[in-house]
Amino acid sequence: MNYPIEQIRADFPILAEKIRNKPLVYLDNAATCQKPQAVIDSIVDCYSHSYANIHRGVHTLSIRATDQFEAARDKVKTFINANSDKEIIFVRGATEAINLVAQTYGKTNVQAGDEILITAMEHHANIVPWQMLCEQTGAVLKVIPMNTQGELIAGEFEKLLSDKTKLVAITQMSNALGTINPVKAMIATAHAKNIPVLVDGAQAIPHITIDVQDLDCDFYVFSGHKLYAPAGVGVLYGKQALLEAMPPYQGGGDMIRTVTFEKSTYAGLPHKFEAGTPAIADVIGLGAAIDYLTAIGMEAIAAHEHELLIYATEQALQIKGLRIIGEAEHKGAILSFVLDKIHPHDIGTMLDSLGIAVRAGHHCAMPVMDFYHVPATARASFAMYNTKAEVDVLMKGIRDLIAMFG
Ligand code: C6P
Repeated sequence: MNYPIEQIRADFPILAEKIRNKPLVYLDNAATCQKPQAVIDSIVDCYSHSYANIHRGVHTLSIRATDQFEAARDKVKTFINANSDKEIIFVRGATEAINLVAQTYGKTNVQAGDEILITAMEHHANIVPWQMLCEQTGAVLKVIPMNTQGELIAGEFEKLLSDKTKLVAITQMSNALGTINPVKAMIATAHAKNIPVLVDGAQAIPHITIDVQDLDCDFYVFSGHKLYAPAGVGVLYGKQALLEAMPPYQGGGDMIRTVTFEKSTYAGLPHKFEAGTPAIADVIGLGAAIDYLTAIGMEAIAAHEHELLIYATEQALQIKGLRIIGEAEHKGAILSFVLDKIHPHDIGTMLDSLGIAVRAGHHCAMPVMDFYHVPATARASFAMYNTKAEVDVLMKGIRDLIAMFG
């Protein structure tokens, strides 16, 4: 079956926007992606017909909201093939999920002299929480190096694993480079030494079919807003036995079993980690996004995006003065680049004047910028609704820019 690109584009109302009198070419999907009407409708529907606080009321609206919220949890479970709903913890996003693991699993399992292993291409969200844990415990952060193509250097990971390693935390797909890391093999290697692995799936989740049981990861984190769902909701997946053994992250309503002034006892999974009123409508919106993606099919989406990346890369390679940052063999739909003599921020601003949205900056991956000795890059990131015609508009914009400044 042909990929239904016209239908998909029609499903995203914002794509009809004009920016500076030009049709919007939205290529900032790695930062956050746009929402289909089905997701927008689910939120309107929730607030119009089903909104109340969850897990608390006996009244009809509360029961309705609770049912829809828990149905979304079940959809996430199926989407990533978790074993149980108890393994799906709703959080604000990937950042909060990593902080949760650092401050609960980390605090109880990491001591002075222990090591936490990350990669050289991590987003700040998968660096800073571990640095904070290291400051608190006296543990040491170790980094798996990469080569100039933006691939982890073969053999270095194994060398860095030791008796001191208490956790490996790795991105499945780099937001700054697009590199897709061989996480399944890395997890198997770490497990052979009984070391648990957290996978940062923030970038991978909209592009790759995720099966947490097949990966055998111990934790998997992602944000809804990069998966066509609302911002403010994300997921921490954890293996049930690990989550059971972890202390709660935050205290408050909904995460307790009993409370007295002397002592509180905690609710079971997943509620133990969900203190306070969550983003109810947004979680329901995440469920709607998953329904939407599932109907189109992740494999079809991945194939379409791969084609766009190949097309964009071929064109970019022909532009004199353009240097691609991140040339891994296995890449997701991200094209990071710099231009001779033109600062990435100017690239971003000039492209915006043509209606093209790209991100320019360090992409919250400053160590990656340091590695390539660049202050920033311009980054075009593709989603299920982008087209080759949009790639053409981008490439023409870049060529015109070079002609103007060159
Ligand atoms: N990257 C980007 O433009 P949050 O902010 O919690 O939704 O996601 C954090 C995060 C974690 N890991 C990776 C690999 C990421 O790419 C991100 C977010 C965005 O690249 C915003 S900085």
